[in-house]
Amino acid sequence: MRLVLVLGDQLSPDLSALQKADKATDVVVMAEVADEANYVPHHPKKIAFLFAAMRKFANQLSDDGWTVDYTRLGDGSDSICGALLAATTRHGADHVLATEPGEWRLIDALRHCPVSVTQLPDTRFIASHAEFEAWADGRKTLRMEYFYRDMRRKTGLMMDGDSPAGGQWNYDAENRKPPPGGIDYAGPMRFTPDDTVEDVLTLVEKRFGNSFGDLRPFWFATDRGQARQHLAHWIANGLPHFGTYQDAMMDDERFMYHAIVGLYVNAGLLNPLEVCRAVEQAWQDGDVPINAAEGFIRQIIGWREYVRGIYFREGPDYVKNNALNHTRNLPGMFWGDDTKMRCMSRCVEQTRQEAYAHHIQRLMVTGNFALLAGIAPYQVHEWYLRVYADAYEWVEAPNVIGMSQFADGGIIASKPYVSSGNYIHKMSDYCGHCEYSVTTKTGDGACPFNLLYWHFMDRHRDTFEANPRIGRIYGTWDRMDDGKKQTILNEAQDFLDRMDAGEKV
Ligand code: FAD
Ligand code: DLZ
Ligand code: SF4
Repeated sequence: MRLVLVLGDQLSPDLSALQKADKATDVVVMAEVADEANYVPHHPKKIAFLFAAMRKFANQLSDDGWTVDYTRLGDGSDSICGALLAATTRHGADHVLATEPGEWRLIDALRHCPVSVTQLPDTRFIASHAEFEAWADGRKTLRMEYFYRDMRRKTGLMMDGDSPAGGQWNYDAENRKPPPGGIDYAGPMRFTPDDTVEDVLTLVEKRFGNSFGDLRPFWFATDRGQARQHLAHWIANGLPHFGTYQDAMMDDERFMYHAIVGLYVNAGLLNPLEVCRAVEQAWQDGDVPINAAEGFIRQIIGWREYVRGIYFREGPDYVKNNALNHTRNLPGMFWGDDTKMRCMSRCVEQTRQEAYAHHIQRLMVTGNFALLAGIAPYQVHEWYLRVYADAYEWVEAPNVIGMSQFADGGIIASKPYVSSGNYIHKMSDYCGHCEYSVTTKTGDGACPFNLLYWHFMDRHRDTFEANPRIGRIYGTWDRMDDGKKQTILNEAQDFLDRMDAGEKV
């Protein structure tokens, strides 16, 4: 007989390993293990979410007639392979069926596990590895937009025959509005912890209570039914404005109109296509504008599939890339140390409390700051992998190493995502609450993003001068008089020195 491994982010009834297995004779193995909880010290909310969702999924499988061997944290082995070995002995099994994990580390561990493991493709994704390779091979640049169009054709989502519905593939130009005065969406659906969740919260509090991140209040959905309720609630109330304000940030609105579905889709509680079809339906019913529906579907069948393709194409060493040779240590403000920068303190605070920040907060506030300050990309990568409830290496690493830190030298991003304070000022209302002044370029109260932007551009001139998307900025730099340039560089360096020394900056 065989064992069927189901990992914490594989909580889908249509998982390839379950599809291939025989309910009558095979045994499903699920295990809470210290190695997975500790390979980075995850946010306690993330661990609690996964353990609760794992326990509920195991119960569902049992109700569906599967035999499930579930071990709780501390009751069994510390590793996935160890759990498989122990279960092999318990059940007299000689083989394991698994669905390929989303991380090289675990793929490798399964390959080297002393029990024989077949790793099946993860068919919950739209593009297989072979399809992504076929698309990528021979291309000079791997830009997402063309891949996305192939995924639209493949899925038929928002298609009118061979043409995109509405006549355009991409409505992003309509999706960059600055924040409105207020928003009329109360945010994601919140679920009161039931007994299963409470048990897990007690365990996590005891075992992981000292890690960065607030465990309570805990409100995530932890099973498929709840996740579907949450999705329906968002489609009815958040999606209509999702596109328009997708890039906007507000000091007192953590979620804006975002879907908060990444954690549910990545763990397997929701299927990516099911989510897209529901969004397409809302558009077909005339309930949401085309820019909202297309904008969302592009994130899922475009970006999400694309970054996974890059992760597996680039291999296990991708995370070690450091094209810009950045070596600074991650400063304390990423762990909540006091900072005068309102944008940073608000994004880190909500990350600590919710294990969530939306895309532009990740890219243009914390990511932008880390890149401008020259922080070692591996440290940035570990931070993102730890702190977000939706973070698994296959999706986090390309976003951080590639898109945000330009550490892969431009495989994903055609330019570095850096900006002065001006972008944050335009797209948020943080600056109005800040001790720094976004309009001040040097001297007392100058916004650090203004100083660090030029420091970054100046120190990487050789790399970016010829870049067609950002190279022209050197014209502006060169037109400044030498004294002003020197002042900017000195003040930026002084800021970095004070930050490194642990001063509140
Ligand atoms: P929405 O804004 O409502 O978007 C809908 C969905 O689209 C998301 O749930 C997600 O599934 C998908 N999506 C959107 N953008 C991307 C993207 N760039 N890559 C992959 N999927 C995308 N996403 C993760 O799922 N896990 C991560 O660890 C992660 N790390 C990131 C790190 C950085 C530096 C950046 C810039 C982005 C990262 N993203 C990550 C992408 C994106 O920020 C999150 O998917 C999104 O914020 C999740 O919140 P949401 O569900 O409210 O998303
Ligand atoms: C993230 C995570 C955590 C915290 N704990 C477990 C666990 O105890 N058992 C398990 O099967 N999976 C866990 N996971 C998810 C894995 O880390 C994930 O499957 C890999 O990182 C591959 O994406
Ligand atoms: Fe951030 Fe600068 Fe605005 Fe302050 S002034 S919130 S540091 S961009």
